[in-house]
Amino acid sequence: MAGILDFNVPEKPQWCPGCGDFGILAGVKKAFAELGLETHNTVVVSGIGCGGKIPHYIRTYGYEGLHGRLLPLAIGIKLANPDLTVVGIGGDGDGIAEGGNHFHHTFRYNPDIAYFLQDNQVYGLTTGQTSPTSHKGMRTKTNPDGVKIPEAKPVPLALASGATFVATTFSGNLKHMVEMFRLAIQHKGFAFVDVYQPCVTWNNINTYEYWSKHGYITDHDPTDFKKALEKAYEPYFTNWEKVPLGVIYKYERNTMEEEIGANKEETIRDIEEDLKELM
Ligand SMILES: Cc1ncc(C[n+]2csc(CCOP(=O)(O)OP(=O)(O)O)c2C)c(N)n1
Ligand code: SF4
Ligand SMILES: [Mg+2]
Repeated sequence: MAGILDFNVPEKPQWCPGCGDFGILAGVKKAFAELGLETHNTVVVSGIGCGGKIPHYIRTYGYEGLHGRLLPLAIGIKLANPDLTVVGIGGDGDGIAEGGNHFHHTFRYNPDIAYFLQDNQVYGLTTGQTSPTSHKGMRTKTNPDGVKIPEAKPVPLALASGATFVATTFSGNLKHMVEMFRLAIQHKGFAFVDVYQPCVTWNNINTYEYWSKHGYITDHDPTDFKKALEKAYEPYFTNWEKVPLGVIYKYERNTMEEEIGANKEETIRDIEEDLKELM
């Protein structure tokens, strides 16, 4: 069984000092260690962005894919070998803009993978443009007079799309974040965690102080769909005054692998046949 140090790599993360991605990296490694995951049968898949570098900083199998394409990649890996633990981690631009189409369909498919959204409400890597989750009124490079369009709503969107597990957390609260990551990985089906994450360079609104002030730990019954909807919309109805953190909704149904009968032996057989044909 791997301990937290087994997930370390010698490379130092190339993020700005104070970036919320450091907290997420620590949280992911801690959750992996607490769950007793092994480095050789765990895969971290990302897209493109500051946060997209995360597979390079964790000693498991990893894949940094194209911008917005981490979910189809993660699904492909899981279907090819359902024995693997597959965790997708990517930014708000990556997941909700470029990858928005995959986002809502993956809830419908319900593959047994976890997905953590590095939600810093901005395009970090490309130096501070508006992202779909930028709050209305926020001044960005592309909206110097303030964003005019209301922000996308990942959590309500997840619920409307048939999600079986949805949670929210804050990268500055390690204990809570690790608990949400653990529950998401343990969940049978597609588990989505919206992680509110400060970008200390390009977002001076949604800071550590901001999320500490507005976030509160919710203790509602996550199996109650109506209550979950109420909690999912609370940040938008209160103009981000009240942001529930915790498991918003949870239920179980068959996974994509179960529905289509995916199995490792068949994948290996297919690969062997393709190789024979090539030879
Ligand atoms: C198809 C495509 N479109 C645009 C880009 C340019 N691009 C690279 S990273 C990025 C934004 C990343 O923002 P986000 O996903 O929120 O991640 P962050 O950097 O904030 O962690 C964009 C637009 C790209 N690489 N590929
Ligand atoms: S630009 Fe923002 S998201 Fe990117 S590394 Fe710096 S603080 Fe983090
Ligand atoms: Mg971002």
